[in-house]
Amino acid sequence: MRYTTIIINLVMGLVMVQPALTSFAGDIPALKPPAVFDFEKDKEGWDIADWAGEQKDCVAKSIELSVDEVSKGKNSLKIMTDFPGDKWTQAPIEYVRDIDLTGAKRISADIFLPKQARSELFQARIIVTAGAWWFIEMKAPVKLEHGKWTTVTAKLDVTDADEGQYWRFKDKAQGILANLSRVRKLTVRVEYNASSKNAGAPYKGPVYIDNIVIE
Ligand SMILES: [Ca+2]
Repeated sequence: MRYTTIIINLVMGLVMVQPALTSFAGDIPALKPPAVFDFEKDKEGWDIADWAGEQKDCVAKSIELSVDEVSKGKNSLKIMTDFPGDKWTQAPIEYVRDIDLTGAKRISADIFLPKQARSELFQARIIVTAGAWWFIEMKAPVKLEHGKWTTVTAKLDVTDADEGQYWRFKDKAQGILANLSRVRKLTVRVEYNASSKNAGAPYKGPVYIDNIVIE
């Protein structure tokens, strides 16, 4: 009986651990939600993209942990930015890893825009890169109000009928529903939706991101 119990416990242990690890071709197993990134000890794999320095519309300059503003725990990610206010610019952070989002309902991220960022043109969205590095973007950006935390939520439990309402993609084969199990990268992108005709005040300073949840 005792051995039986031990074996059952071992089997149960394996059953409990294994669903979190779906094998992919890469060295690191795919992440299987639920997952919470709250940036209490380090950046937990999130960073400014390698390509950001070469792309003129990208104004994210540096990233570090900070205690200035938090939505959960004691630390958040502080991204230093320099938005000119007279053209569309972005401050994206990325998490590059294979992820199996099968069965997940949503991804959300808390974003704090300081009160000095006095523009109505700040917004944010979540982007999923999947399959053969297809770019799948949340269709509707979420407006960021200065001086407070805003939660940006992307819906993952879409249907064949409504995925196009929530996500922008080239065609269904490169869409969110067909590629949920083959996600390569997640991006949280703060945008300043300005143009020369629709300009706002420049903003040079931090934005904070905390509590990124996949569930
Ligand atoms: Ca935190």
